[in-house]
Amino acid sequence: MRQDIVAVCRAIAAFTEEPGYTTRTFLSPPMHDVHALLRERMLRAGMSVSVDAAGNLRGVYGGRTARRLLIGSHLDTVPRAGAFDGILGVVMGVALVESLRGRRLSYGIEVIGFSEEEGVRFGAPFLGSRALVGTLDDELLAKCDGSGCSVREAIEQFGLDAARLGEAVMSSDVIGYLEVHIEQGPVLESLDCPLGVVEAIAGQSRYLLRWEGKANHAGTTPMALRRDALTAASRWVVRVEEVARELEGLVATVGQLEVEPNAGNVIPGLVRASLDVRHAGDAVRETALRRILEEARRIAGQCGITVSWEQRLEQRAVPMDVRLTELLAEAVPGAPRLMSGAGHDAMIVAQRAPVAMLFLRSPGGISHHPDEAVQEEDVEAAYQACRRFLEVLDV
Ligand code: HGY
Ligand code: MN
Ligand code: MN
Repeated sequence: MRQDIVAVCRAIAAFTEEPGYTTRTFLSPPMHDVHALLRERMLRAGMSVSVDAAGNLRGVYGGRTARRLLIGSHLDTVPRAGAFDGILGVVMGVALVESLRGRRLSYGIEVIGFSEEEGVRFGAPFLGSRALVGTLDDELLAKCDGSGCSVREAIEQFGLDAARLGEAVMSSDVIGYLEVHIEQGPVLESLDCPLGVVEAIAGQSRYLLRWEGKANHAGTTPMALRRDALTAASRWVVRVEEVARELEGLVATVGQLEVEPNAGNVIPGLVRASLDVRHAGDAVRETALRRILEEARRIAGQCGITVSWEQRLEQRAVPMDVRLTELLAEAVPGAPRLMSGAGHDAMIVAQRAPVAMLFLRSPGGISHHPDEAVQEEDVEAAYQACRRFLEVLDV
């Protein structure tokens, strides 16, 4: 597998909801194709394979004891994604098991392809890894996508039984979780390093804001009599950027903007806007979030608009497990340590097991974009580092 890790990732990228792009959200039909391709390779590597009630693909390779190392990442993507975000970590896991060629370590390995990490379809991220740690609760199962389909219904439509979610919870003898992931940023490239060891993952706050004005005729309504939801929301979007620029290390993004009724000759009456705020320090992120929401309230008042919001995610920053990370660092001599601005399933798995992450250089620092890439030699370096890591753990 190792010589074609990149090729397998690119083959999986072709399984999409959107021809010509890589778009694969929670348990959409192309996920069956992803499972079929990986199942065949997992079986060939000597693994038992199943899909749990949350749609996580689970490949288990036995060891000499019941102890188990988890290696995984996510198989879903953002819209018009690249080929490596998430998928690389799963394909790498299968390649590492294949490299054992039937040799049994003192521990088993479970490779997990999480069904959903990005939060695109239902606005709630980490559905797959939440099932692994037992927190995919009824409230989350009741969340609906744009078509009114709930998480629970999506599970049933995929051919799974939500009543069996309890069986998806990870076993108690897990010794740790390793996630191999592209950095998705410019740091390793700027240091000219192929690999990096993650120290912590930034916390993130995700909200959906609702700006409500009054739709009206674009030709007959004088400017002074308008309650234009889009101009109010737009003033706020600029302030989001200004507040973020004032705080070192803070990032804030309005990535989604839905306008209703979205017609050129109608004053926008309603705008839904997403908000994504992240920082390594929880106190800084929370302060920035408060300021940004206060700005929304102030601008809405000035414009005669009402604004409300719902929290989509409040995720504290998560440090990697010190001991497991030191063992990983031993396997990657000289690799820099870095913070992850992107969220990862490791944030969730950390609730129940020690976690460590290995980053690969992102050429151009590009991700969540079709130009996302990896360098073959960096994938080989990561593969060799992970093989050394498996040996270090084999005591
Ligand atoms: O958005 C993120 O942080 C990650 O790519 N899910
Ligand atoms: Mn992502
Ligand atoms: Mn990812």
